[in-house]
Amino acid sequence: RPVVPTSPDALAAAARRRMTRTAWSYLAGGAGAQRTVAANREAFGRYRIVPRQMVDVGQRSLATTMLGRDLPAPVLFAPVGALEVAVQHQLGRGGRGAAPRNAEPALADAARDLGLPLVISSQASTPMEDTAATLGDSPRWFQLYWSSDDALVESFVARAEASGCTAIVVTLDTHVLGWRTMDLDLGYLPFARAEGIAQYLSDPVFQQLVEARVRATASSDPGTTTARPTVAAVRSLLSMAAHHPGPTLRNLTQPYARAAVETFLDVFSRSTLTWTDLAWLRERTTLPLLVKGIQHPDDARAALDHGADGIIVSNHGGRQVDNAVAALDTLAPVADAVRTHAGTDPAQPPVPVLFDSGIRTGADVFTALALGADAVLLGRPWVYGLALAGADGVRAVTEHVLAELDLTMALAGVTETGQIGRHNLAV
Ligand code: FMN
Repeated sequence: RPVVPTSPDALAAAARRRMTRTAWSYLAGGAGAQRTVAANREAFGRYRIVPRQMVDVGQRSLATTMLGRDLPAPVLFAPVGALEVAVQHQLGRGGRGAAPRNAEPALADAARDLGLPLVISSQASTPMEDTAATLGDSPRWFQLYWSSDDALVESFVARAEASGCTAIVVTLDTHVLGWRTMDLDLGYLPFARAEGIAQYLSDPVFQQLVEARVRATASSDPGTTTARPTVAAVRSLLSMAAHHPGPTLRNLTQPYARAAVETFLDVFSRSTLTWTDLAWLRERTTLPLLVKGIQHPDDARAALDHGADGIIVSNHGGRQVDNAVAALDTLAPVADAVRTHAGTDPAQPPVPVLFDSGIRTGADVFTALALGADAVLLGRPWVYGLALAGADGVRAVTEHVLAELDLTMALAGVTETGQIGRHNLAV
């Protein structure tokens, strides 16, 4: 049997067998009673593709153009934070995991080989500069969690530009973390681990914030050392703390490590943002700005009015609001709103609409394109592939999805992804 199954359920099951319970909970888990995780999948069953016959589909192409760049297929790698945590393998009888140190480089290897854009997470387990070096010329975007610290936002954006990112994706749906019951029940806080905040630990502005906190603690507790360890030392301190049972802040006794996690929790997000704030971010970069987490046509219109260059319809894989509407059910109304938006200049290239949350197969990609997406982000499936077989696993999962997309197009009488539309679905 192949190491990386083609069936999406078998793929998830195989990955689950390789992971610790905490890793699986973090990766597969969603908010609350997991209803939206399920709804995201069920929604695909309500839209049916109509096969067509006797169309010459001998020459087909998945190629597309996104923000002025040619891509081999309308598929990107969704940003996944704390990746080292997410792919933690089961080791030994005790079930205690050891995070492989090569998750992000393996992902970047696969993305480069496939030529598909990698959306680098704010919460990546590896500094973006290292990922950029692995990617070579391959496309990459940067996903921003909008920190409460302006200087940190500016620093992340500047690093992303210097790392060759060609778009900024600002995730709007996670200004507070959802009620993630599977993580909560394990007493598990992925962000209290070095792997969860490596992107921050490598940031000069973040380091200054941590040092200020260490100094403030030291002045109230003269016994505290102010010496700043290297980033590597902080990573290993946090890692050690995190490998204790119940890896939470409680375990972090070292001043710098504790200050790093506390600082992260302080500055991670801001819940006071409104649409007018988008102008501030817009002024910070000349790169295209996409907003991720849009689920309502009015939000899509507001985003465009306030400077967004693209929309990502997503409910974060059902990780934020339980009982939220399935992401796929919001796609067509949002795509229609974007295309008919009053401010859209017909002389300009069309505003891209991307979709994620529930894509598992090539037929799913076809359905999302039919409902108005220009491209999709692949999320959990590539992480399952990574857990099973590293870069080969990411490649295999992605190739399976692309192969099925190509065959679905052939059997639906379509030769280019741009031809796919609602006429390909049963009403
Ligand atoms: N979205 C972000 O914008 N930034 C992140 O750092 C991030 N981390 C994630 C970590 C995990 C383990 C998972 C499963 C998702 C994460 N997401 C993050 C959301 C994904 O980018 C994407 O929206 C979601 O996975 C789509 O759902 P699906 O994987 O079920 O298709």
